[in-house]
Amino acid sequence: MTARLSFASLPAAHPPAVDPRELTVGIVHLGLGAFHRAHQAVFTEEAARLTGSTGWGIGGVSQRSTAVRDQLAPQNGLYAVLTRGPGDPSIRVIGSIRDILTAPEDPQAVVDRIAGPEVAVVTLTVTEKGYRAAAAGGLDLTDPEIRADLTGRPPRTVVGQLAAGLARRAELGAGPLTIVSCDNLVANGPFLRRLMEDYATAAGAPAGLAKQLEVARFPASMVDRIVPATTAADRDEAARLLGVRDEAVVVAEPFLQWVIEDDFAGPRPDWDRAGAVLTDDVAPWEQAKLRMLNATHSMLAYLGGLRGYETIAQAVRDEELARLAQQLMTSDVVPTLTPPDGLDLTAYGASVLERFANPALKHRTAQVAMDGSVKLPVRLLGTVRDRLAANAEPRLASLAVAAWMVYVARGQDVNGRPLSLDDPQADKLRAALQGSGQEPRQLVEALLGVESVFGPDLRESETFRGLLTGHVTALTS
Ligand code: NAI
Ligand code: CS2
Repeated sequence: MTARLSFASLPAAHPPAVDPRELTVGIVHLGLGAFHRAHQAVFTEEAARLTGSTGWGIGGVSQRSTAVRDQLAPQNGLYAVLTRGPGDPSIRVIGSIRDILTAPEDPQAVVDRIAGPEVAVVTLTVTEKGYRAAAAGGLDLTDPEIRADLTGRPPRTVVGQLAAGLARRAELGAGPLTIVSCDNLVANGPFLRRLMEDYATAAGAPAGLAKQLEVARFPASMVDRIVPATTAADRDEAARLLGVRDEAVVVAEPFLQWVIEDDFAGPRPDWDRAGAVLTDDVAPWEQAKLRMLNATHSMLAYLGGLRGYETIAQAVRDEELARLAQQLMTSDVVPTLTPPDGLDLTAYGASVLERFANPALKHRTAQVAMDGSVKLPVRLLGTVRDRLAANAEPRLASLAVAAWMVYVARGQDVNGRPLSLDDPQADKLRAALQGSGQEPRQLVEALLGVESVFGPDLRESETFRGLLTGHVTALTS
């Protein structure tokens, strides 16, 4: 029986750069998923290694289950990042996660941890759907979980946890908090501040919460590293490389990037020492990344999934799909961008496709395809709107949207294999398609009518509807 990664069985060849037992918790992370462990936690450990600081240990919070806690707790919070790129994989044990809470089990403990005077920063990776935002913007106050938190129960939603934590900070006289969303959202910092303000208003604007919100900062950040869900084969590979089992190992490409708005309410980790970029304007970086990388990722996921490709790498090896992805970037996206100084968009586009082609990653089309109802507005519909406003036809962006429509409506690939609809609005999408008829025009009408995805403006656009109908016809004939 192979021993489990822990302090007692630390592989001599792979010690963590930092010993989490020497850290105090200065950061709370909500959403202890794969990406956090392969991105922010890596920057945080590297910053601690370079500076010797011990005050930025991470207090991780799992939001949905005890799975990650059960993986990490027996390992003293230690886990490895298995980097898969050209050549042999490399592995690094990370020691920046100091302890783990599980919100469903102990929501009050999460509130108390956020309220801790020693905590100065909260980071989040809770997926686009985790914010429970309304399609028209702001917090979805009809969301049953939000409404339940507003009754004063120990909070189960992320916004509810943050609000209760801030209110508790006010009671304790704790200093101002900096809350950094690391999710793929447009203007994720101001977006989250708006949700918090809506929640506070709905809660009757309690003085303590209002006061803490006044001094809190919500810097925007652009995050980038392709981190597929870990598989059993990844765990076996990690065990081979480490000589011990690591149930919490995460897999990632070599590339990583973090651009953060330099707007902190108080002290922050020296993330810049670890390679993060602090800037006063994240927007150009974020728009280039969401509209070039994430949009082509979604296009390849839907078109590739429909063609029966299991992985993004297989999809981008299909010459026609690679060409369409390239055209999406050059024809539709680039004209809408104001690139950040020094970013060559042509070279960036080429690097994106090269990263997608990494055969070692095995990033599943199904994983990228999930949550399309909340991803499309962020990645593709801004480009559609900007091109329509410029009296240009967003032909390739419309193709990506049409592929999503067929993926949702058909539910199977070219070989008849099922394509699961893993989406927070799955019921709403299915209801829209119920009895809509299978003609391309009917399918387009039905899904365009889902206002929480397309809003009223795109439903009324004859140009967009025409493009979608043409693409759906081609994709289903
Ligand atoms: P994951 O599935 O490993 O983790 C998702 C985390 O979000 C889990 O902790 C889960 O508990 C939480 N969560 C899910 N639904 C929630 C809800 N309704 N309310 C509250 N929490 C919820 O996914 P992963 O790979 O960590 O990605 C998470 C997010 O990180 C993505 O949605 C994206 O916004 C961002 N990201 C991911 C990248 C990747 O390649 N995986 C790269 C760049 C950004
Ligand atoms: C992907 C992203 O799953 C998805 O939707 O497009 O998680 C992507 O891997 C990251 O944004 C890359 O930084």
